[in-house]
Amino acid sequence: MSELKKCVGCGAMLQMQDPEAAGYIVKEGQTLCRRCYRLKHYGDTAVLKVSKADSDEVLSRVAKMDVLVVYVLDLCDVENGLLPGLHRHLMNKDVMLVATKRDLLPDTLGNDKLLQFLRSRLREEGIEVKGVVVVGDHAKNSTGMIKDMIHVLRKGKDVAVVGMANAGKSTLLNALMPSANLTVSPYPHTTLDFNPIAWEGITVYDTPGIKVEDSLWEQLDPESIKLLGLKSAYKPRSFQLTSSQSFVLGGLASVTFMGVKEATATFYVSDNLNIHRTKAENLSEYLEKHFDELTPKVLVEPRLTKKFTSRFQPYKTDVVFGQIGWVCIQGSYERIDVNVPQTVDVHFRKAMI
Ligand SMILES: Nc1nc2c(ncn2[C@@H]2O[C@H](COP(=O)(O)OP(=O)(O)OP(=O)(O)O)[C@@H](O)[C@H]2O)c(=O)[nH]1
Ligand SMILES: [Mg+2]
Repeated sequence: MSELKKCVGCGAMLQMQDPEAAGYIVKEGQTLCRRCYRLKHYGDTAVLKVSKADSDEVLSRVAKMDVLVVYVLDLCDVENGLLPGLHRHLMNKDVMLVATKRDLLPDTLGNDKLLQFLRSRLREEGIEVKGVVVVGDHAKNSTGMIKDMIHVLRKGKDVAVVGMANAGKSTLLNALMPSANLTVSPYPHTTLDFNPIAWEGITVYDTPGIKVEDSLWEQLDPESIKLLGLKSAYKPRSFQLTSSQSFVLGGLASVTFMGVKEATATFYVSDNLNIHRTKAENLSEYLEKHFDELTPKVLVEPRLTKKFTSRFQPYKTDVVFGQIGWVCIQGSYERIDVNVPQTVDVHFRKAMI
């Protein structure tokens, strides 16, 4: 090939040598690699296996650039998205926050309350942002507002769009820049390398998603990701509790509310995730008998052997399972016990909704 070029969809260097590696094209002059073509046209998940970008390397490359950082945060995965030490990683660059997928949260959550929640979580994590925009519906109706904010905040600099894998970075850029043809998919790690796009006299970089190793989402196979991904807003499922109760979420997690007098547990997860309710004292027996047949499960070490505990909190509390969703508990109880696979983390927070 005469000159090294990048795939317009995923940013991988184009090459004609190795059909199994990133950036493979069949004919000279093609601008979209075979993997992107297959993802776009057939939703082919077999092509996802090429090696992914290293998250630390992504952050350190951005740190060396003279850019405004547009940090994309998936509202369905806020806890994994609020990266500890973000400013340190980014050498204190100015950060503008775009929170995506608003359309997946229930309408009953007002915008003011949502912004208040975001600002308070950002403060708690020590993340200072110069501006916040909340978008839904693939950012289609918010492009004017986002462009204006970028131009005010960038102070003559280029722009790098950064965030967790699957947060909606490439989707946002496709909406902002009609000339962009970035590959988007429901699976994490679609974008493989930095992808510079010329836009309104500056360069905007799409970047590979950052990986959170202990996120449930990262440990599922593509079919389960597709199954558990939301197509429309969460439809909350509520359970009234009058005694200690356990819930088993597919084969992914169990959550037990101990010492309950009266409480309501509301689950914000995909309709496709089965929620099995049982008395707390029957949980172990249930899992012993039925765990093998439960679906979905994480790929490696699926047994629910890691335990998280929280004491009663005098406010509505969410137990968050990353991008899978969360359960909100309100009422009178003594303790929350959560069991997940060894490699997975859960988070407790003041309720979002
Ligand atoms: N419902 C909804 N889905 C969205 C929105 N924005 C993005 N998505 C979906 O989120 C998934 C991931 O989007 P991408 O744009 O590929 O995410 P990314 O951050 O570029 O992901 P990587 O390249 O893997 O890091 C896709 O299925 C998008 O359709 C939104 O505002 N609403
Ligand atoms: Mg992308």
